Amino acid sequence: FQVKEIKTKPYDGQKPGTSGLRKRVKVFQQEHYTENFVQAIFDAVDLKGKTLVIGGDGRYFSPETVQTILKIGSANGVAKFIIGKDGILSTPAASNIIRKYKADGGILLTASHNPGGPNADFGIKYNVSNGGPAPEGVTNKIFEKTKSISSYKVIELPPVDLSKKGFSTYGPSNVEIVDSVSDYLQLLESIFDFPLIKSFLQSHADSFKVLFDGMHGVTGPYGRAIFVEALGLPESSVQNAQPLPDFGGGHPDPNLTYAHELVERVEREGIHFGAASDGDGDRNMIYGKGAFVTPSDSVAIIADWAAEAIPYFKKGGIKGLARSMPTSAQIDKVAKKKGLECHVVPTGWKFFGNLMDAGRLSICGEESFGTGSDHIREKDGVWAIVAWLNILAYANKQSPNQLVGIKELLEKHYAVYGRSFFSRYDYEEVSAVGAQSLVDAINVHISTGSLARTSHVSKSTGQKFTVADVSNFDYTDPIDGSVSRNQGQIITFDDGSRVVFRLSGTGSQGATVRMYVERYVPAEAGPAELNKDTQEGLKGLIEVALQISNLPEFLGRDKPTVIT
Ligand code: VG1
Ligand code: CO
Repeated sequence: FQVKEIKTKPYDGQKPGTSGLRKRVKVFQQEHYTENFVQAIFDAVDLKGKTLVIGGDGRYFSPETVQTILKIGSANGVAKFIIGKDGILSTPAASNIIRKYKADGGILLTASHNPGGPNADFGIKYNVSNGGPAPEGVTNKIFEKTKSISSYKVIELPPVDLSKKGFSTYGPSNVEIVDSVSDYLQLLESIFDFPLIKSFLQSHADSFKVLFDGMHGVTGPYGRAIFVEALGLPESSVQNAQPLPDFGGGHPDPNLTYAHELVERVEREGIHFGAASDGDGDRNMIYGKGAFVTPSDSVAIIADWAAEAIPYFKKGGIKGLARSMPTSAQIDKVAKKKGLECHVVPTGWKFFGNLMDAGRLSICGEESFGTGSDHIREKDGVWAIVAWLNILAYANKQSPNQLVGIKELLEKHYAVYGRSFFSRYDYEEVSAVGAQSLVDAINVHISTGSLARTSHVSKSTGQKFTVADVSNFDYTDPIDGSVSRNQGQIITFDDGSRVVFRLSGTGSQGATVRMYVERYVPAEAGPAELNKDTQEGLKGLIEVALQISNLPEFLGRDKPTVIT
């Protein structure tokens, strides 16, 4: 087979962000742009004679890119490609396949929850042999290679038909097209108590309704296989279940703003358990009638019940817990009570992998609707949804005379652990200069100590907050000692409340500033305080955060784009 060498020039800005390289489709469509990045992966990671998994959320420009990877990968000596049928694999399913078939790595074609289509976003992410996103050492190396690339290698052959399962070849390489759902379903069945969930749902067919929303992302077929086929729910319990290259024109991000179709149907039809996941299937939202579960609470509640209710953890035990730094400390309370170690890592799932591989972490989460465990090395939306169903089925078995729904479970949790009120304000596509000035101003406070011990009063609630500390979050990986600096700026107050500022690393245009606010209310405060609406519970703190940081002036925005 003839390997052709094609001349090219480096492009600026091919630096992978929080989760791979994400840009507008139009950017990837520039001559040699995608090819350069793919070749840079092969230059940075030696995959000669190795097995590579390819799959993604099926967004626009994916089929072409799968063929590009075949051409370049084959020319670079890949021995075998395992590809999801039609080029589709949810991010968690891809992680599972890398692990299960002992592949050496994977290329995931996704921009996650970012919109898709010819005028929207595309993304390429490299995962390593543990099934997780490449650590910074690897992504930095890929970036270095993109800066000096002068040619890439291809083997030009007719495209592989991705729609047929089974074995074939591409030049010197073997190709296997796999069903994108079946391995994943098997995995979940080995983790959760499906018979218990099924019998609970069947015996409560009228009193406990379920709705899963695939948001036209990749999880529709997974949702149908699990909720309709395996758990016996009616077809109407799954919506937007057909993956579309442009997600039906929507924004496939499961939060109260973008998953409004789910929210509306849940409220209108009085559905007890609603859930959605994002474009590539690694995020989730749990939302029942009148009860929204913040992702920070979700992971804490799963961690609290897992060893009792979920067979996988009943058997293997819980080795440790973790969260990303901006995520609320609700899970820390659970860890403390149960005597488990609890790690705090920078934003991005890649930071959990080493702890899992070292056997020190079982359950973890991020405030950005990411929840997961060491069953794979990515966050897993459908896993989290089934975990909740498993826990609810179990809780109802313990309480046969009174239905336990999402709301009851939350209230019970707060009554034991207290509650960390948490919210995130996103200011999307602001000027990069404004965002940098905001960061710089807080850095001045950090270096001069100018905010320390200052008090700030909220005009509307009269609450007073005194600054205890202002710092930058740096992280040293406890397993390999690698250091990641400047992962967010934290302002802590005397009462334990805090505000965090961070620049997003997943945007494809302009800068996005995230402000995270958190205030802890102990269990003793009683139900009236504990069960308040989130925005009400945080009102005073949010006002103070905006005042101290001068965020509205720096960004020229008086309102965030999205509140979660
Ligand atoms: C965001 C979230 C982060 C998440 C990342 C990837 O990153 O804040 O928690 O891990 O997206 O999620 P950033 O840098 O924009 O804040 V996904 O579902 O887009 O792979
Ligand atoms: Co995602």
